[in-house]
Amino acid sequence: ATTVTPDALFAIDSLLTEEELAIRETVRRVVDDHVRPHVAGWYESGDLPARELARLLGSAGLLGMHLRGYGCAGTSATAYGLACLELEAGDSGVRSLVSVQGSLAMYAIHTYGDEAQKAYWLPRMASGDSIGCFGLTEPDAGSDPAGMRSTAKRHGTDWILDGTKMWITNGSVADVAVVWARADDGIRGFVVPTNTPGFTANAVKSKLSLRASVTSELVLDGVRLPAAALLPGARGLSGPLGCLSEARFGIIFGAMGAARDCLEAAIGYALSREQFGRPIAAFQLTQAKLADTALELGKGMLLALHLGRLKDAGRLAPEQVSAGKLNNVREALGVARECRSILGANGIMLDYSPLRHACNLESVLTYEGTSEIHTLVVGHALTALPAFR
Ligand code: TGC
Ligand code: FAD
Repeated sequence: ATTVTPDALFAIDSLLTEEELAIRETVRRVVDDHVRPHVAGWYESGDLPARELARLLGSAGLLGMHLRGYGCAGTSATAYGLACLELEAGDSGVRSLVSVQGSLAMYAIHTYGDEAQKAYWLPRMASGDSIGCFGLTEPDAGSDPAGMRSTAKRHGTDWILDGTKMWITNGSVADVAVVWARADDGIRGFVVPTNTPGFTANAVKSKLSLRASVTSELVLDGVRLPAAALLPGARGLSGPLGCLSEARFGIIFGAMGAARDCLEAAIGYALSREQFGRPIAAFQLTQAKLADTALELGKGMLLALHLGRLKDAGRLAPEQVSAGKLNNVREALGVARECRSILGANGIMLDYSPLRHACNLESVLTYEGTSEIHTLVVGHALTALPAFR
């Protein structure tokens, strides 16, 4: 008997162009060859070979791939989303590396930077020779970045940055940090080479989630920067929030990659594992779990593709990004947990991906705006009544 893949159930491929299918296949191969064989080991040791991976992903054209010029591939947003999906089918940590590099650090420089900043940093970052990070969150300012305490003070023509950033992906492996700080005229962004005196990055250890990802604290202690370090095009919170819209978009697709990998693992396991003299896939309760998770995956894929088409048409609104991130991460986490249950005791082992994905998705639910914040963004859009504060 033949089985229908979860993607085929919704005829997802029929919605993709030849170019999108080709990009998806390329990324799938990169993940199969270079991520899947190693990811359980990286996860267990809590060590990601970030520099080696960045160069590999750069040579595959995946860093800042949806940006134009400066060595970037200039693909559609939908193609970028599909790449995020395949990367996150490997591990959310690998997709995080790419999101932070391309959608946060490179996007900030591409959109708000001057010509010299773009010409210097973007080609290096697109190739993976330089790694970027994005410092917005602080120990006391997470969901409410407007409450940040980091300061940027003028000293002649220079700037002096002081403060602490927390939970920063890629932080301690980064060559350049895009740092947001409060200046006299509001929140401004700075391009900070990480070898600047006064800048230190300390790796966060003992994580139970996103273990195959570098997470760090950034300390800025009197970091002196020339005037040329300021991102001239970003003023106020809309600067960093504009970058977040980009990264959240990638997560809408990425989460579905994690969900797909869980479902594929669960179907494979359920067909081969026998109890009571039959494959557990033959029991109605198992089939209900598989059917329900396949429906959430299919609906999430359709939503992601719809939002991708809107973004490529220049018509995607922030509240639509919030709706997509809220739904797809929440549902992916549900899919991962349900699939884990199908694997019984084996499901708690690193040999199988669903619990690793579920643990990762706990971070994905929190970063780039928690599910509560995205609920409030959608609530605000529906009622015109902001309920954040
Ligand atoms: P609010 O007054 O609503 O807005 C301030 C200004 O920003 C504009 N804006 C946006 N612009 C672009 N995209 C968006 N999504 C935007 N949302 C708002 C807004 O129009 C306004 O512009 P202007 O010109 O009028 O000044 O700001 P608020 O202080 O009330 O906050 C709203 C809220 C709560 C939604 C916002 O603060 C928020 O999104 N909080 C969540 C914080 C967050 O997501 N942090 C993520 C940090 S980075 C990260 O997690 C990376 S993990 C990556 C990985 O490893 O993959
Ligand atoms: P808090 O804001 O303290 O929230 C705690 C709880 O309170 C949450 O459930 C939240 O939803 C809820 N809450 C807060 N306000 C409200 C409200 N108004 N109404 C209802 N509920 C509310 N940040 C960066 O800048 N760069 C990075 O690269 C980065 N990478 C990260 C990587 C990882 C692995 C993680 C876990 C986080 C990362 N972050 C990064 C930080 C992330 O964006 C924040 O953790 C997130 O924005 C939430 O902030 P917080 O952890 O301070 O939680």
